[in-house]
Amino acid sequence: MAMKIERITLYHTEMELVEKLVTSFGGEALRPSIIVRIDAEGLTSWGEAVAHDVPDYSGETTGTVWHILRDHFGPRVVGQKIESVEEVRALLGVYRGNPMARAAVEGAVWDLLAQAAGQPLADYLHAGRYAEPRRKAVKVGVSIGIQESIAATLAIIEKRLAEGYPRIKLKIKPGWDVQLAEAVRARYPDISLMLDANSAYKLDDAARLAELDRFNLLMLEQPLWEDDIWCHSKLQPQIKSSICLDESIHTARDAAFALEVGACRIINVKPGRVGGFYEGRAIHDVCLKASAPAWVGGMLETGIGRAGNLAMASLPGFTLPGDISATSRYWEHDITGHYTLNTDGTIDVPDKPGLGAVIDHDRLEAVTTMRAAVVPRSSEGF
Ligand code: OSB
Ligand code: MG
Repeated sequence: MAMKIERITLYHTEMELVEKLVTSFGGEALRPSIIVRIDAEGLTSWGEAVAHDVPDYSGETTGTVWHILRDHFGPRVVGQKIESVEEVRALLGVYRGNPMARAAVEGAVWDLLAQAAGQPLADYLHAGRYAEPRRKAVKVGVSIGIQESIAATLAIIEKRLAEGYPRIKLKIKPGWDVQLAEAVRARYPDISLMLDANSAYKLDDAARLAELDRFNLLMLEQPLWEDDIWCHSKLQPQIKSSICLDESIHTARDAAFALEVGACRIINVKPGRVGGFYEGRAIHDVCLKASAPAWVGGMLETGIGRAGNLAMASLPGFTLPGDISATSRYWEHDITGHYTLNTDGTIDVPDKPGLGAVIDHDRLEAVTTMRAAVVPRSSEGF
């Protein structure tokens, strides 16, 4: 059924993280988010842009996302009748870049169309494309930022293990790497452990990174430049740890290239980074075909983004635990219903039609610092 996109509303929200996530590029406790709401044919649907307020993880920011959604992507989509995700992709296909803004509006359309079809987003994404069914609950892990000391890091790991997280990811940077891993492995020889450098190293650091080989890492995430695949293909043969690419992968073509040249063995898929669920699924398909393990990353999302990440992670090729933690790791009071960790280290995939995020409208109002209605363009402008 064609759905007329009657209204698009943008919300700029701000919430304090329960625990900030300091990476090699920094990290603050105050987390702004841009939320997209679509109203169409009596249904309401939601999307989230994962940009930070500063251009650190990527070049996009909450400011650029706001501008692109309000002035370009939003006006292009509002008022249109849409029957498939391909149609919204074609509408936005005339524009370049801005994957985080794109993912937010495309995500709200996915939610809308899955609701109209009466299917949970997870089923709508699966769509009978795979021999294996989708998961009802997904294995998850937790991401721990750079701390003041190794002792503080060990204390947080202890807490997270007690909470039931079956996989620990630690952020590293030069000088906060080998010693840290040494101490963690001394205390916890057997836990599933991985490290994420967020591009803090150079190819010349290969020998230093090879020192991490002895810690039996599940993977080493994004050691080199965020815009690089080639140098990672030079690094991978020099270390035993499997490289996982996060920042470097934007498209299914990037994924195919990276796997073909041996730049990584594992890929982190964040729907918000790659322009949405469609491209995320295409990257998943590349990994599945290449028998390369993949997993769904996180960007400290609200419950809206997390619902989508859970749906994405339910696809059969996402075989490794996602960076999708329980609400309590992020927010005291989210703008949606809360997600909890099951005793087997999984989180349930939402099973209501669409995204399945239950919006707490009072909370959304309370944390909204700016709002805008998307106004249709009087002319196309090109
Ligand atoms: O590199 O995976 C990353 C959060 C913000 C920016 C980059 C990253 C992360 C995480 C968070 O590691 C994972 C989560 O949302 O729990
Ligand atoms: Mg990462």
